[in-house]
Amino acid sequence: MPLESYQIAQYNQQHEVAHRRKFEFLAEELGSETTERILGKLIDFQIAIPSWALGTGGTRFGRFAGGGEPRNLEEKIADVGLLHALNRSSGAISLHIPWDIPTDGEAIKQLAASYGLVFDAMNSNTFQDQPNQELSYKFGSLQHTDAAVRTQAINHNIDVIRYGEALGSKSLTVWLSDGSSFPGQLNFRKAFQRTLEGLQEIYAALPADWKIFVEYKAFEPNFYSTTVGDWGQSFLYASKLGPKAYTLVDLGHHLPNANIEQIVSLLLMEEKLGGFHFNDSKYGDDDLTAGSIKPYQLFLIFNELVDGMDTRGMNHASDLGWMIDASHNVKDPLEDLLQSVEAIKLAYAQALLVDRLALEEARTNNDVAAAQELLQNAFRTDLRPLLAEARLRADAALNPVGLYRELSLRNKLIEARGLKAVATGL
Ligand code: PSV
Ligand code: MN
Ligand code: MN
Repeated sequence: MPLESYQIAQYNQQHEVAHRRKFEFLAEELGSETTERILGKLIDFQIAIPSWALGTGGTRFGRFAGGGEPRNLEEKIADVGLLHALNRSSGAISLHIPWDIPTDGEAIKQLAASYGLVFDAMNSNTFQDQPNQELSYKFGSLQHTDAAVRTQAINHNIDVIRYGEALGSKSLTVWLSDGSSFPGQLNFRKAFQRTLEGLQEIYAALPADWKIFVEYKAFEPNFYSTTVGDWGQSFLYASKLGPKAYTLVDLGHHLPNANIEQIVSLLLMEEKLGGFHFNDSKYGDDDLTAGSIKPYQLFLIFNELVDGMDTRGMNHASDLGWMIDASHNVKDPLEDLLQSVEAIKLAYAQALLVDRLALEEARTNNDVAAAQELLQNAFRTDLRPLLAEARLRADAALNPVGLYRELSLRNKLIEARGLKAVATGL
């Protein structure tokens, strides 16, 4: 690990006076009960880092690697360990198979544990053909007209569950690129039925304490129809599958201007919301840093999450899968991920600040302006000192990106791995 705990302590000492001034001012404004309540929740809240986001992803036009990228699963785990040491909020990793095969599950599990990491949802991949793969997914996987292709895809998903079991993961995320590119190509109903049957077989292979997340996406790589194209279709699959099946919301997978917070609210009401892939977008599935384009939307989503989860007595930290799904083209992936985690936690903290009783009262009285004020006041309160205080109390860095830069950690990774080291997978 290129970062020692004494370096975090030293850095925090240097910045503590300035931090205290800001934090105490804020704590006085909020009152100690609110301050401590939010701090406790922030310390508990962990966001999983995807194993495929630790290197530069690039676009179909090119990839500009930054150097020192993790060359194997062990180094990816080390990178997540580094993030977690810096912010104490990235205590989980989500693996994509076969990009990151844990050949020796027990050893990988122990390695992760040595950094304080656990394994969040496992991700299967039937959207690419792998070398040595017998049958092609060119025309889909679970929806395919050829039963042999469907069986191959089902078996792959079951293999992924088995890898996950060895790691202590408790969920499988299935994202299918299945769909069609031109009108007439696909019988929608038959494609749905075949997909459902495949998912049923995968569902049957789930261990008793596992969940399956059905991720939807409006378009890409298919540009006419997607067989799990929106939350309605995902909800339909999840409902037909049974109590272990849930919908996964990737923020970048909607048609433009979709009201994601409303989707989240209804999925929670129906007890079918499984988890998230956080990212941000302006146009499509842009996979940008969470909160970088539409921070108010992120806050509104958390506003529904806090409200819906509290209504159901759910545990914020453990009852949903909180994961990032991002890609980095021009920024250092580790800095980008630190920024995403910070933005997600900020939106969460602001949502925790909303006066729910007053909001309900404003709604009952049809006082639209008051309802809007309540939300916007919470959103416009600068809670960054609260996030910093939560980190301080958890022995993380007051400013993770600041410390990462001060210690030139990317250069240390380049020294250890080489300038040409490019992440595998993606
Ligand atoms: C598809 O766009 C997706 O969001 C799915 O979650 C995949 O697993 C991931 O991206 C792969 O990058
Ligand atoms: Mn995703
Ligand atoms: Mn995506």
